[in-house]
Amino acid sequence: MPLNLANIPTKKDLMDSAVRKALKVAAGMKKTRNKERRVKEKESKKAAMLGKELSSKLHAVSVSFPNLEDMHKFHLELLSSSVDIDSLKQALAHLEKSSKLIKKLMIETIKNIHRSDDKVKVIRERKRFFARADSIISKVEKSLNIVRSAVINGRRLPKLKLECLTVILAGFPNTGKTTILSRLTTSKPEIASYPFTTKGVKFGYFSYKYHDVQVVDTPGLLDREMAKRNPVEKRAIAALKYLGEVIVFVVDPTERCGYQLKEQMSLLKEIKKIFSQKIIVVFNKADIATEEEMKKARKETDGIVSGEGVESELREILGKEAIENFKGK
Ligand SMILES: Nc1nc2c(ncn2[C@@H]2O[C@H](COP(=O)(O)OP(=O)(O)OP(=O)(O)O)[C@@H](O)[C@H]2O)c(=O)[nH]1
Ligand SMILES: [Mg+2]
Repeated sequence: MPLNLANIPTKKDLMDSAVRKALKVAAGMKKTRNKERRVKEKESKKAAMLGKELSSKLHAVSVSFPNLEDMHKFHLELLSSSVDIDSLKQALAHLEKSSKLIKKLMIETIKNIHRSDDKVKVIRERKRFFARADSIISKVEKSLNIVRSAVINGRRLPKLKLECLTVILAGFPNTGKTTILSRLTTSKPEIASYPFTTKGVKFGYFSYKYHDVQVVDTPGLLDREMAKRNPVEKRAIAALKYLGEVIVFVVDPTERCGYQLKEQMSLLKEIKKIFSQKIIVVFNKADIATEEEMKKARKETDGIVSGEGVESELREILGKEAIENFKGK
């Protein structure tokens, strides 16, 4: 989603600025001879300014968050790992309802002011509206906080192109994922934040038949067994289900990465179970792998060869598979 998210005011900001504006508008009024009329006008102007200010600001907050129904599943799932989506929906609805309520009370107050002929009553009516508005604003504080925290988390969502053909890199640490990212992509890799990994995600692009293919390196995410994950991490990983059409599983047949082929195969099996994207295995480090090691790896699974100096058809295959598996978003 385009994260064009506004700053969310605090309860105090809202009330202070609205009261200030209300008093200022009344102070700036021209003096009239008819004292009674002047009081009425003054008090109704104060009520109108306060009411408009508060209701428009609450409305602005309630629509400041991108429509949750329209949000891409990848972002929605990621957001839900740090934000309770139902509470967020309720908070947004509460703000909109409060905005309307203040407007309604403002209209009633102005009517009552104009109906009244007693100066004391007029002032009392206006003060009562200020007090009620203050109490409504006090009650929205929790909702404002919920939206604010969602906005902060929303800003941290990775800015990946979700409409782009996308390939995700997976595999144990040191198998060569980042090296493959640099080999594949023509653009300088960028880094986007990703919840629960300080390393973020790295991504770059290459062109295939007039399409941009986005390649995403996911350090710390798809490089360990899921049993070792906490529930929050699991959710952040689950979001990847909605990203892209192909997962490249990088295998190091030389085992120089520090993980045995057997372990690498068991992670592959797990990834196959979790994700529905097309999975392509790449045997990396082919330049240093022995024939024996390659043969052993091939016995376990089919795959494509990649390695230093082995500029294989990897781009071609990944581009083709990405197009074939594109489901449209
Ligand atoms: N000989 C050879 N070495 C490679 C190849 N690919 C990667 N390496 C080396 O393997 C080591 C790990 O590569 P990285 O690309 O950092 O591996 P990674 O999977 O991104 O590792 P993490 O980010 O820790 O998960 C580095 O020293 C690379 O130079 C290859 O095809 N051939
Ligand atoms: Mg890496």
